[in-house]
Amino acid sequence: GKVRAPTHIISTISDDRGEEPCYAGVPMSSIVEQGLGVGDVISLLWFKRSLPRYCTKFIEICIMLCADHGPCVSGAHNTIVTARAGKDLVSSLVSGLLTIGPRFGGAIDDAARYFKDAYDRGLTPYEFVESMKKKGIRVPGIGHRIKRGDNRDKRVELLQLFARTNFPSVKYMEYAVQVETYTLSKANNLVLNVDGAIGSLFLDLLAGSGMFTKQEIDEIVEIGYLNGLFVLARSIGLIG
Ligand code: Q5B
Repeated sequence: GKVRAPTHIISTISDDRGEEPCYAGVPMSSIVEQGLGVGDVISLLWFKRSLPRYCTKFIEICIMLCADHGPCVSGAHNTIVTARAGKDLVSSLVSGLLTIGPRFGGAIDDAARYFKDAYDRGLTPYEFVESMKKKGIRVPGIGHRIKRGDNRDKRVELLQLFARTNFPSVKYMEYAVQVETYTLSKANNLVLNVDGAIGSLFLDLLAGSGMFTKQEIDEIVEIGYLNGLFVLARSIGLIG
């Protein structure tokens, strides 16, 4: 039969040389037969391992909760304008995706980086927030355009509830909540937002699941995979 042309690129996450594609060594048929979901596929393709069910369920909840947030946010606005200008699906999608960044949806990696660094160095929330202020950096994962101390983000509450019920430890998330308590004492819009909740809880997932070495956790936080969760999730809404 026909063989594929030789490639100069080797993938360490998937392999289609056999009868069926394998994701991190797991054949597609086994993924389907075991009734695994998109969270399990992400764990195989992004993290190259099978994670416990509570972790893959958490990933799925993040994706469901971030799939859309109405037409007023930057991404949806751009996508709608592009589609109304008669452009095709891919152009409309990417015009929205390109707005994801440090102020909109793309603060998950930085939230994880800064919360991890501050917690691991034993900084109090006051020391952390004030040191960020001195450097002129907004605390990633804190602040929202419409959510307030007296109008909390339901998505954040749902993620926190799931993690408090299912995760072995939520020390990074509890630290982020202490940071929020301090920032809310400064201004009512400085709530822990969905990016900050996902960033801090992903730190808890990485540290508490026992599936990652310390070096792997540092590498994941350093490289920055986690904004991918928002990009993937919001693509669902933008395509819709
Ligand atoms: N101030 C989110 O700003 C927003 C501060 C702060 C210290 C902070 C802002 C911010 C960090 C990045 C972040 C993810 C731009 C947000 C998301 C997904 C979404 C979106 C949706 C969805 C909101 C007023 C005063 C100023 C600022 C100070 C603000 N944030 N200080 N640390 N973090 N956060 N992004 O309301 O003295 O007047 O100069 O950059 O986490 O994107 O739903 O919309 O699902 O689609 O426009 O949820 O917080 O406030 O910029 O007018 O600031 O507060 O320095 O102080 P706002 P601004 P001053 S979740």
